[in-house]
Amino acid sequence: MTKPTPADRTVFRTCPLCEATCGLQIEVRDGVVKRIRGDQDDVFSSGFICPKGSTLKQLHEDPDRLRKPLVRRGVDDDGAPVFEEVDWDEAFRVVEEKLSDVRERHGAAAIGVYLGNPNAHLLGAVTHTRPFLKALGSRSLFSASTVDQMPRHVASGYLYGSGASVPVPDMDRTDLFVLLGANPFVSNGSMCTAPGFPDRVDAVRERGGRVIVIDPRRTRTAEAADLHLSIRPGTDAALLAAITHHLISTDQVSMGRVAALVDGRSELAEAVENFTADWAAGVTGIDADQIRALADEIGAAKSAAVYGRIGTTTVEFGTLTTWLLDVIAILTGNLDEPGGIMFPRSAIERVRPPRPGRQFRVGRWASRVSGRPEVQGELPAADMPDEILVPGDGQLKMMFTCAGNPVLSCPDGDRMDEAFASLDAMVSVDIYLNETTRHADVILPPPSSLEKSHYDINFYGLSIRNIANFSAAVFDSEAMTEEDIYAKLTLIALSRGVDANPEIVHEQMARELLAAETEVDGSPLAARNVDELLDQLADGSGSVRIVDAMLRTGPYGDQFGANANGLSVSKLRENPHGIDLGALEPRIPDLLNTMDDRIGLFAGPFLEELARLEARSTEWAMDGRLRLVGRRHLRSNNSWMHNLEVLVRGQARCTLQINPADAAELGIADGIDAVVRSRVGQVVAAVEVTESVMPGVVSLPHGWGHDMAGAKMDVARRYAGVNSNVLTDPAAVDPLSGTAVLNAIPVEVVPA
Ligand SMILES: Nc1nc2c(c(=O)[nH]1)N[C@H]1C(S)=C(S)[C@@H](COP(=O)(O)OP(=O)(O)OC[C@H]3O[C@@H](n4cnc5c(=O)[nH]c(N)nc54)[C@H](O)[C@@H]3O)O[C@H]1N2
Ligand SMILES: Nc1nc2c(c(=O)[nH]1)N[C@H]1C(S)=C(S)[C@@H](COP(=O)(O)OP(=O)(O)OC[C@H]3O[C@@H](n4cnc5c(=O)[nH]c(N)nc54)[C@H](O)[C@@H]3O)O[C@H]1N2
Ligand code: SF4
Ligand SMILES: [Mo]
Repeated sequence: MTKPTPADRTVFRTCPLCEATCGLQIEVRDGVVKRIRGDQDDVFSSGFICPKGSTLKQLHEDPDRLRKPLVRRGVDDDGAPVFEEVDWDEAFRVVEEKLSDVRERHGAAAIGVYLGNPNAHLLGAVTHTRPFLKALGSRSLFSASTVDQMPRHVASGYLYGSGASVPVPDMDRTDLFVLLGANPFVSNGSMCTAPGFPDRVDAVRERGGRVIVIDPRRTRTAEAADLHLSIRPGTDAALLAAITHHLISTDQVSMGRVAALVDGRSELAEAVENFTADWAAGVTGIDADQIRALADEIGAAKSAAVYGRIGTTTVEFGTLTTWLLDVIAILTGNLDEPGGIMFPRSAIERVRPPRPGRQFRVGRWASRVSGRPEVQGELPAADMPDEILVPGDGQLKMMFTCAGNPVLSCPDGDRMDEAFASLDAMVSVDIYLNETTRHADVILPPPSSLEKSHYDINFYGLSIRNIANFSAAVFDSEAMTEEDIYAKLTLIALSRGVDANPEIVHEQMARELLAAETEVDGSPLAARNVDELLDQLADGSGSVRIVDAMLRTGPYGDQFGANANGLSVSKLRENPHGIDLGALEPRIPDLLNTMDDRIGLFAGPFLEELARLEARSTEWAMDGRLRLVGRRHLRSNNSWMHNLEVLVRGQARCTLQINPADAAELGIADGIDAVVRSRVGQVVAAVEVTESVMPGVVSLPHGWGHDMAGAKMDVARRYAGVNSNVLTDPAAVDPLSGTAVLNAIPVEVVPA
């Protein structure tokens, strides 16, 4: 399958597994990967690598990884699905049959799509899922964003006019780094691309700065910090509102350069009047003096980067919390300033003359059953079971799942599973037959990461330095890559027939992109001939040519000759360790795309949300229930790398962590099994008694539960664990973004 040409070589490529974009040095001997280590010369990661990076080899070689499409042919005597390996043509024929059948009987509105996390990392998916979605014409798009970072986009949309304007902590230059609900020593960072994140945190302290971690668990990141504050899950908004209150009431507001652009300051002072440190202490469990001291430290620091992640977004007040993070940056002069939070300028960003601003809007349509609003073109992933199972006009009868495992990753796991099992038709683009794809009629498997070219279109837009790095595929493959699969699916959805050539889609996309550039007044490409530009694009697959077009017309691009030293794929091919385009630079006011080119603190429904916070917080402080939070492990990646023995062997990881005080009170000992119950489900997990979780909190990692009939992941099955999302309540979402509440779930725990 793989062509060993030449058989012995050393290649460099970016790891596509998480957001850190580490450079890898890959030794190929006799056509097989001998060894993978960190690329010491990578301009961004300088040799840093985590234990997952080297397992691209094991992933490539995993016998359970699908090499050929599968088509479902009924069930066996035990009710498990039976799949047959087929060639690509046959697989696409079945897709076409199913799609036209569902369209005929139920219309286009009966077809939905779920895009999972790896889509953000896979070049062919980033470029080519878009035309496919357009061709399907469905409003039922779901993705991992609503079990993850959607609050960040919504807060940015209201504040800066675009959900894509995401500020990142400028950690390499900051004097004070405060992390809430993030454990980058394990996750390696998220919505903030910074390879070697742990080293960068250590460096803050080495140069005399301070690091503070706010987390209900004493994480590895907390251990490496100057100060760890344990916080009751779900209450960060209360803490941040109190910090805002304190900064204002003690005259520590100093907005600096952006001051003249910010509206709503006096409303803010009024809106946070009741959120005193004493009030927040009762909600968060953090001492009032400690809260005031933290606020004073943020107010006094020469620069401060206050950064929140999963623990602050997948909670009931996720968007409010994210907004408060930016409000604090604005008040303290840390927005868009070195050492504060800043906006990257990615090399593929579209350079456009100023556009008329627009009001950020959600709710252009709504979920059929829950009525929850559309956000960024998506509906909440938590709504999928209802949308599939509840009869009525617009009920989903067919789903495409693309690099996603919602049965394990999304709320109400048992009902999610039931929903996917009930569909008339399902197609999955995935490399495994797993808990979700076992329900599919057709599984279309792209090749392994080593057989695909790579450029981090998304993550260089979230990066703490401006970087460009392109990786060619290490091996050739006969399998269809993501871009070819989605191009083919696009043509099928457009009723162009199964035999249509995916090149049609690739060329059309490149042409449209370049044509748009030639139409921009004052662009170096204005009035250039599109065919001539197309001819000059790099050789390579459809996605590589699109990346080339984007790079060349981007802010650092060669503009097809107009800027001789500028970027292109060929320039990046000559620089296999990447090109560093420098530290982040201030971008406001140019970046703003609001109606009035200003930052309105209350451009979104944040006044109402603050009032709701005040009302809800009293309930929390009173109810005294245990709260469930998640956790990640360095050797794991959501639900899907558990089939690699090198990563999963050793001590069982899917344990329920509980504080000794709670364990004693509940009569639960280390090592026994306990039942964990929420409003919607229950699981039985082995107990791990540990001081690392604060009293009142229990923790279970997500992405486990690999014992389902019909999945073909033999290693994962031996380390099955339990699906923590069986406990996740689909009724609980952050109302502003539709993001599921995955942390701070009220639960009961009893000995099994
Ligand atoms: N309780 C709880 N739940 C959570 C979270 C949590 O913290 N707590 N975290 C949430 C977060 S942040 C996220 S992002 C989601 C993730 O949610 P999902 O994206 O739904 O789940 P993953 O486990 O990332 O599944 C990835 C899928 O992609 C497939 N895959 C891997 N590589 C490739 C490839 O190269 N091509 C293709 N086509 N497929 C591939 C895998 O086989 C797998 O089926 O989970 C969320 N769920
Ligand atoms: N090794 C590994 N790396 C990964 C992943 C993985 O599964 N494994 N997944 C990748 C993905 S998709 C993502 S999105 C990122 C996520 O990256 P991170 O956000 O850094 O993820 P976590 O390690 O889950 O850290 C979240 C922390 O929030 C804490 N927490 C929970 N609830 C609350 C709360 O209410 N308040 C506060 N302050 N803290 C809370 C948890 O205890 C936990 O320590 O990681 C990415 N990197
Ligand atoms: S930290 Fe992320 S990008 Fe770096 S090697 Fe590990 S998985 Fe790959
Ligand atoms: Mo994520």
